[in-house]
Amino acid sequence: MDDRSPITSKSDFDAIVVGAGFAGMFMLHRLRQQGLKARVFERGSGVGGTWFWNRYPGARCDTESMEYSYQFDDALQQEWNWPERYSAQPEILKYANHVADRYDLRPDLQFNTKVLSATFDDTRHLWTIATDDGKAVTTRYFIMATGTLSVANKPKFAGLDGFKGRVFYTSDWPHEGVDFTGHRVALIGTGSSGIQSTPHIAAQATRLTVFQRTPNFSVPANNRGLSEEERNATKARYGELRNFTYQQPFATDFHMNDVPAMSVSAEERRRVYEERWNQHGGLHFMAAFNDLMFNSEANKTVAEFIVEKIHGVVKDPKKAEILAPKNGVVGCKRLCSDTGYFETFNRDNVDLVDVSKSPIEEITATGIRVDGVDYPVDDIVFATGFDAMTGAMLGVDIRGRNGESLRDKWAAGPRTYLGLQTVGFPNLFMVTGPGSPSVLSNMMVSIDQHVNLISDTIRHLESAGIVEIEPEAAAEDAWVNHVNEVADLTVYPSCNSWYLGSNVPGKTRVFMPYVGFNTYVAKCEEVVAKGYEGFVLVPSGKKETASV
Ligand code: N01
Repeated sequence: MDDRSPITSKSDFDAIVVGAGFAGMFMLHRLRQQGLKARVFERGSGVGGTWFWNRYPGARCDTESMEYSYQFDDALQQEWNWPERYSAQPEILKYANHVADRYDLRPDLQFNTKVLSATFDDTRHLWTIATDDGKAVTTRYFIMATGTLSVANKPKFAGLDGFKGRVFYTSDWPHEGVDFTGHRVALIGTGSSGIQSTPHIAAQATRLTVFQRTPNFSVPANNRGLSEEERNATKARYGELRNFTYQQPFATDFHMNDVPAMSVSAEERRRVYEERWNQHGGLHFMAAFNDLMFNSEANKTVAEFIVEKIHGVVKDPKKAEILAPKNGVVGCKRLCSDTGYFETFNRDNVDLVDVSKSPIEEITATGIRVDGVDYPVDDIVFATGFDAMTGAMLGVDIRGRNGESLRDKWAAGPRTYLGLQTVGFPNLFMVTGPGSPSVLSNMMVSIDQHVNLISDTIRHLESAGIVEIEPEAAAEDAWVNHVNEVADLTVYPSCNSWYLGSNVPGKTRVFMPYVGFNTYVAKCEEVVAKGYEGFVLVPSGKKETASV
């Protein structure tokens, strides 16, 4: 219950938001601007979400900082000075804290509080939110701003409990940092987190042994400091840049070369790839041609190029062979962007163990056993990823109309309309939920679009006297099909990735994000223009509609 203001006659709060990352903070700001009484529950002790938890060495964003930032207030984007093209985790966390202070958000942020359950009351149109401090509050709107990569995937390795050394997860890194000096370290996992942390751990540890299950594609980030001149040039055209990114499929300016790869000669392809590799760097690489994510043949040309680069960098041919993906599809698993990752395997203190054919057998008291061979280590770093997109939603016991459990409803994969709402759970909104572009876009732009959409929707409900909103079943069914149809036009479904949930043992394999931010925005605008087409809106005083 809110102890700062009297309880309203209907509910303790107008809105409860879960998560004080970039989505939750902006959501709170918007709700307050509308005069609503809102509270944010956050399990961590501070703001920043993913940037609060993922403090591993080398953590940095692979979307350019001038774009990976809020756009709701021009004064904020004019006054903040990003130091690097791709800023590191401490700088991004500093920015999150700056925003919390600048907009005086903290009085409505409740830290160290985990939401356990949320239950909808059909008759009062209210949600009851129970937290791990033993309290419960009621609210009219319940908004999950829990992020897409916020629940760790922790594989159950035999023997882990008996390991006598130190164990770390990149997704929950000790705030005081970790000193690996004089230690033999094992790193398990070679996704973005493993690839970013490898060079840093190797530089400090006596020995680093990387256990790789699937070789990954990674391109040089070409990170660098930003000069004041560069920053000012971007600031001078911020409005134009933000408008442009809203019209892009990935909500970022990748400098797309709008030409199909197979329409040019092999020499021209190489020239463009070399230019992207050496000059642009980062995820811009995949915009070298416009069909790399749609045409397997085109994708193969870029895969061959990266494999050749890996063999060129890594001096030990055995290591190079293990590191180079075979028959891999670039971007199918999310492309990584690195600083000196492959070069790190040229260090004498770095080993590589291929666990693709013989998985990690056991973790012993003193190390890791693979195929009967013991690798003695002092520390193990798990960079094994996340229960992406649904993990945090299903971490809360959410019960909708007639007590229906969200966990049951989504057992065979998430079902949403626009990644915003799900049938049977009125007035529950998801920021960048499954079925929205989310992880296939610049998250800050997707957050901007979703938070504005949710707050505009709430404003409409308030002014029209609507007490409930939820999707029509037909609209949800059609949207789920559409998300998959669009994904099937791309190379995304052709491998095992966290986009499909296939990284988590037992999770149903369903493609979760929506491909195409710009088309998604147009769809949302159309839905709103047609009076929330595909949603059921229940006016005050009316009983439940049979159509829901
Ligand atoms: O996680 P991942 P991540 N035995 O799932 C391996 C974002 N992010 O934290 O591929 C052995 O990509 C697993 O192997 P496999 C970004 O969106 C962004 O690195 O499943 N290995 C894989 O190699 C990113 O994509 C940034 O065969 C096991 C690794 O663990 C997302 O977060 C930085 C295993 C997990 O890789 C997730 O990245 C960091 C097992 N039992 C993260 N289980 C930037 O902005 C799993 N693995 C730069």
